Amino acid sequence: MDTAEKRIVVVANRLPVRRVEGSTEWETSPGGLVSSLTPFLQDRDGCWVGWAGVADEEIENFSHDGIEQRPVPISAEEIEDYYYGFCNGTIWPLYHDAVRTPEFHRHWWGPYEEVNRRFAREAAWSVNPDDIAWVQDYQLQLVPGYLREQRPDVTIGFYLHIPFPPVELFAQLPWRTQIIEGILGADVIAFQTALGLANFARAAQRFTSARRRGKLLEYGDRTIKLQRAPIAIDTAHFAALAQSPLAVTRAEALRREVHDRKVILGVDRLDYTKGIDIRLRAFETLLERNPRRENEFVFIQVAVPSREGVGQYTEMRNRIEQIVGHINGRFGHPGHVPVHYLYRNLPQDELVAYYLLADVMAVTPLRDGMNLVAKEYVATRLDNTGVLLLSEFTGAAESLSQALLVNPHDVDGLSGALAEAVDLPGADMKKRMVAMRRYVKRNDIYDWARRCLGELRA
Ligand code: GDG
Repeated sequence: MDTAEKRIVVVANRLPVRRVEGSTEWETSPGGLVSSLTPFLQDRDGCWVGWAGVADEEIENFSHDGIEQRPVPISAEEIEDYYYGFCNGTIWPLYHDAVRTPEFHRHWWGPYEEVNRRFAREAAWSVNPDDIAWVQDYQLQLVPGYLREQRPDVTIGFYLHIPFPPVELFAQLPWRTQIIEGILGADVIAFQTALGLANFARAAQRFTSARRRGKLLEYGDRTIKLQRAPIAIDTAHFAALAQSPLAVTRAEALRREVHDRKVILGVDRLDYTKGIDIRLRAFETLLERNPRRENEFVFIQVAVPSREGVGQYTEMRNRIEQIVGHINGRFGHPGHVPVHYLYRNLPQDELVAYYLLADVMAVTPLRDGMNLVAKEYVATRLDNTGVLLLSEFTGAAESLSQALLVNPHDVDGLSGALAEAVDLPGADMKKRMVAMRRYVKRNDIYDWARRCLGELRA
């Protein structure tokens, strides 16, 4: 078979579709990953293996938008133990530098193995000899290994969307060897950053017999490729939205509503890794240090509801809302509220209107695999204005080095960087934005998908 003709089977925790509310119909989930892979799957008759988002339901295979969907059932109990438990209570905090204490529970590990086995079984049925199975992310780290046991005839890829932690932290995981062995089932293992790749290679050498040779790992009688492939966005799509009458008019209206004050914007899933609380403290310090300029600045935080009902997320939300109230109580007065806090998911053109409104985009996660918001902001700034304040601990910082880079743990440093950002001279702002815009144009999501799949076909 010509390698260019290989079918691609994506294996991900979620299918690229979701139920239309109140109906039995399906709609495509928004997001760059889905739109970038769709052409590859449609053209080559590939399919997608994943959970449909509804617990305790057996759903027959179906086709949507030219792609075959192969649902993997997950029970409500497994959602608790596998998804909220092991994925988001153990792996998520551990892989984000343990910014919250990871919990290790044996009763979560079993369901994680079990669900991974089920995904691997479905994937094994879905692939033809010589196909490519491309496994996504931290929920499915055991799938490459299980799949290889059943289907050594297919090429297996694994892509990790979140960071891989330093070996000193990873070593805490009671199931560290099983996880590494699972990932090593792949032929190509890809990471967002050079750091993630290096951390994984160290862990693989520490906990298995794998040996690194440049970008390769020798493991038993196999050679595994390691790839750095920073994920990107659909740059042209965001540039087009930035010119759409809807977004432009909305941005103008918002600008009037904030009375032409300088806008600092944060857009994040409400997650403790995103550093929203420290960012707000830094804004408070900016106001404190500039008593005569208090009225010049507005901070808008869009916080998208996420993993609601999980203790640490509820705690974080309460803490953020308390800080917002504290700052507004301290510095607000009739006609001026310093912090606008939007706890909701905005339609995408409205989100872009906020990007257009923002003089400063504050992206300050404590740790983040990539951070697409940073890239989206840059992609929408067609007139080369605007300042990106970016945490050094995001994957994006490896590529967007012309941003104002900050240590997100340092409230004083962050506040100083905010002060610098709001007054950054136009020429400096433009030089930085031009360079970053060039980067996001040259490296978009289609380019990313081609690079990843190219390595799998090679
Ligand atoms: C994980 C990794 C990695 C946000 N608010 C709204 C909205 N969004 C969209 C953004 C962006 C996406 O959500 C968020 O992506 P991020 O990359 O910033 O963060 P995570 O959700 O944590 O993603 C991350 C990513 O996977 C991909 O590999 O970069 O490191 O943690 O696209 O636009 N979209 C709409 N309304 C909102 O209010 N429509």
